[in-house]
Amino acid sequence: MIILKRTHIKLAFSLYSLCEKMTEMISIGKIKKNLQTKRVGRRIYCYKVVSSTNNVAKKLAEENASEGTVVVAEEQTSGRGRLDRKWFSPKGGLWFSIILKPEVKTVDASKIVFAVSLAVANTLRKNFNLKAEVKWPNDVLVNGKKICGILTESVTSDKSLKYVVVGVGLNSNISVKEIPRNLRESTTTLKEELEREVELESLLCSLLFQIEQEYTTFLNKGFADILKRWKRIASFLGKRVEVVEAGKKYDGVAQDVDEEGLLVVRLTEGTVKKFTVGDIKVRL
Ligand code: BT5
Repeated sequence: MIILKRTHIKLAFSLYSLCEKMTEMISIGKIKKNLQTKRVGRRIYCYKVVSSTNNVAKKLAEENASEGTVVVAEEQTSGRGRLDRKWFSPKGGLWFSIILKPEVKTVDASKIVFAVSLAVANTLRKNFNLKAEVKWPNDVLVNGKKICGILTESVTSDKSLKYVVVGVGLNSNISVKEIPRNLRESTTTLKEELEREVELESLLCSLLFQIEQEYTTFLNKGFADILKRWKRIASFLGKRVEVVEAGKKYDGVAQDVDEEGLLVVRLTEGTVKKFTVGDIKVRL
């Protein structure tokens, strides 16, 4: 006969609450088995459907969740990009957010997106031999098409940084046919590129491992090391681009991304302009 003590029941309950609603496609057991990180993903919440993993992560951070807590969902009903743009997030994708609490100045928190996009691109290169590239400020591309977008949101209190939520959306086991028509030309997925499906759990573990490595480099060595390696896989540099900033279009050549993470463009009329936000399109 098994006698369950109060402590056993408490433990079982807390383990269950870690996965909250049980997921169908993503197995928490497989994640726990494969995870090689020290902190990132050691506490992980898996959901079938949420509005946005960034929203759930922010709520957890407000409840004092520890650094490295991860929220992953099989589907998002209100996935977001920058400026509240819609992020299409059907089943089959990898949609997750990480709570980070870096001891850096608030202005430097925006540089974390470079560490994360570098980590995602390198994971796709290493795991699948894809020629993944980064595009300023927050995209990962394969064959010139967007496969992943990253949304970092910083929360401050009394001007000092409280936490950062980094949301990663990677189009994985989705076919382009499932993506809205207007996005199909500029979008790709792992399923399209590899002509097969991938195991989401081991992919998530590889991504979390690589993200933890680059985040640690960012904290210990600073932004310069990240930026140097990021630029090596940024094929838009040196190309003719169109930049859209606050609804206004600019034409020029993408010259550099500077030590603050700003995009430097030599405009067609000859002047040089630095952009803090915006979207770039490479002109053929
Ligand atoms: C991004 O914004 O690229 C950041 C996307 C971050 C998504 C993750 S998923 C987990 C976490 N939870 C969230 O709610 N968000 C994060 P931005 O650079 O603003 O690009 C948004 C634009 O990308 C849209 O306006 C569309 O044009 C396009 N888009 C939307 N869904 C897409 C998809 N699945 N694949 C490729 N492009 C997409």
